[in-house]
Amino acid sequence: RPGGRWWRGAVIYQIFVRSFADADGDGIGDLRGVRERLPYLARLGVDAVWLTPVYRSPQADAGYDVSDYREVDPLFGNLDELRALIHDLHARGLRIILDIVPNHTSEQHPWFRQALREGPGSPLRGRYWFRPGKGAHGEVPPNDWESVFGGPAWTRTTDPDGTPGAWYLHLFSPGQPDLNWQHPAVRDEFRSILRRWLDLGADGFRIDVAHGLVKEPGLPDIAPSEQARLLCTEYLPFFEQDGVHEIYRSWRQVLDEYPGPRIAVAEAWTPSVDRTALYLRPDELHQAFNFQFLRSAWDAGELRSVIDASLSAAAVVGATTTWVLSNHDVVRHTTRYAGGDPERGLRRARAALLLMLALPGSAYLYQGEELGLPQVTDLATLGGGDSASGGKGREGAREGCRVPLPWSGTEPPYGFGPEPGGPSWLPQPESWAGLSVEAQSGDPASTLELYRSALALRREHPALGAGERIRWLAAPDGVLAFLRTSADGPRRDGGGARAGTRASAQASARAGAAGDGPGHGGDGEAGAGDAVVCVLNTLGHPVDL
Ligand code: TEU
Repeated sequence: RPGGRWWRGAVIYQIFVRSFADADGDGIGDLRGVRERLPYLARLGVDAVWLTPVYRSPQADAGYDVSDYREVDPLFGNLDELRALIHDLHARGLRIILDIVPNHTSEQHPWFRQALREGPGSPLRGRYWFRPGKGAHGEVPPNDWESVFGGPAWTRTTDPDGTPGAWYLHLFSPGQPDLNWQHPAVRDEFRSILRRWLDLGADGFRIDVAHGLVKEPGLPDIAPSEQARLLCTEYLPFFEQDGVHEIYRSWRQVLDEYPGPRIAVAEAWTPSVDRTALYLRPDELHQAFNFQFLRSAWDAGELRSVIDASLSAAAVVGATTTWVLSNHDVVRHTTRYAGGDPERGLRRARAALLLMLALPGSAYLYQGEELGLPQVTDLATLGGGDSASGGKGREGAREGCRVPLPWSGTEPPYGFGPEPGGPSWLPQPESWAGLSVEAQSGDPASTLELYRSALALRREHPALGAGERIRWLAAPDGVLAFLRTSADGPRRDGGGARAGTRASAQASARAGAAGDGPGHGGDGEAGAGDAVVCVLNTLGHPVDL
């Protein structure tokens, strides 16, 4: 998909670098490992990869705690390796999205270390959220906010003279102090960091915790019991503040300085698809993750309503939506859908893939889902909460979706590292020998071959993936049936529906229905009348349609 609005129908493959492929044999995945596996990714048929953070980091949260945003962590390789990877991806016509972490730095970032060293009154403290504690001796945190990982969102510092000092805010682990985005130095620094990677050839960014950058002035209390209930579902004084949008408008200007186009996708956990669409306004970001499939049950009615809501919310601002079934933070969907029956989980996961690939918009795949990997739930096997996974509490369970990929062979690490019997940072279940790339390749019944052929089909049929809407067909309860036609594609004018109102979005939809023809953003030369009927049967038994 050269040029144009390539992201609109793109299939983007998430690489959790630490667990993808380990070329140097230290048990941890690395950039060279990714580069050596490019033939695999090309064969799979994806359009782009998104790499989780590879910047210098103490790895308190798998690299989401960055101490130097301009350098590659030696754990993963070096700058030349990244440059070579970008080059090789581009040579194959694949694009690369880097992960950017603007909500917080590592506590090891020079800004934070120096702010601590300089003590109270240091102007450097204005870049973070240092606040005096409450209580007679400042021993009570400044407010009652809780970290997403559990426990207070504040940690007390020690002054240079050794006495207890101010507290600092961290919405995630104590190793991840939140930045104060009201400070001009923070804004300037990140625009410069974006340019650094765009100059190196990055095609875009995934913006970590995109909804968290701005905090409500005064940092008001919320009852902690309320916070758990409201997290990701409603307004909170530290998520979804309107002020974040101004930041992304300024980032968009930086992206638009580069040919490409270069894009950004927001990781924003918002209460509704309408809130998500705000990030997609024409002068903001190109994409935002649509997490609706992570939240919905395996229920045809529910799926249909989240599909409708997602498509229309994005269309209102002239954007296309995205689809996500799994990522490195959530339970793998083969297990989510299993309800205790792994085979049922796998069947549903395979059906969900076909559904996702048949819908308008961009699909994000998470490494290993193409192998049908289940969540590893036996945390004892996993060594009980490695800090590199974000550690403790409920989030420790994230390790279960981060187990290194099985590539080949009968012995751990199943080709993840170079040596049979060599290390892997998390142990892989024995049953994974049968799920390896090698074991599944060429077996037409395998999940891997299903992914390969489904992705090929999507490329073959311009009616799939492109466009902005679907046409529902009559079907029994429990079954979804819809029609995709190439006429549903975006308008031929190439500008797409850059509309700010519902009325104009509808006008553009009418233009599509009137046969304005296939346009940009899909696979180009659509055979006139290309049409695909898509059916999802959730009943567990065949039905006549
Ligand atoms: O996750 C952000 C995040 O907010 C989710 O972890 C959380 O589950 C959500 O708010 C729903 O409650 C991102 C990264 O994906 C994750 O790996 C990092 O640990 C986190 O940011 C901190 O950087």
